[in-house]
Amino acid sequence: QLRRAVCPGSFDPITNGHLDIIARASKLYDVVHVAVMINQSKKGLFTIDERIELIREVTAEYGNVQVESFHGLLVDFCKQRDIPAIVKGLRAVSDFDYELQMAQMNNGLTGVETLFVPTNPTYSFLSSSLVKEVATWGGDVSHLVPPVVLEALKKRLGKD
Ligand code: COD
Repeated sequence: QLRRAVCPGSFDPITNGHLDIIARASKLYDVVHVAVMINQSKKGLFTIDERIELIREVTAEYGNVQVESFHGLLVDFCKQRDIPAIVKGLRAVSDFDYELQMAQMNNGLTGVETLFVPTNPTYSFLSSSLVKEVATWGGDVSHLVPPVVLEALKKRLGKD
């Protein structure tokens, strides 16, 4: 039986921090599912389809990453696909409180486990929202996102 895990998130857009976690998970598991979770109360910079396409492009080289969106609870995504493990990156203690709450809630709901991977220190300050804010005002984010994401940001923000 294939060993599966999921890396969930909003990925609006995917950053080098996300990618580092996905790459490391792809070495530990046979199949890594990347789940773009749909949150209707948050309007994103990129549509769900655009986010999926960007993630597919930058994860293609790993060979064992599957990307899809999901509307609903993460535990249901896992149950439907027989995924026993959620892999999350932990950036700092500020992430810990909320991540622990979600991990405990998810485990209580279906027994799914959450594994935390310590962020590469290069990316410990990095989030999609900071990338968007800096890029909006013309700041350089080329070291924080993959090249295709940089291009997509420039296009969307009209800086091209
Ligand atoms: N370095 C390492 N890891 C990072 C970095 C970084 N710089 N940035 C982000 N990550 C990792 C973290 O593990 C983070 O959790 C994940 O990537 C996703 O990040 P985002 O910002 O794209 O996504 P969030 O924080 O909006 O994702 C929250 C979820 C969508 C995972 C969560 O809300 C969820 O599971 N929703 C589904 C509904 C549900 O089941 N709710 C009940 C939860 S108990």
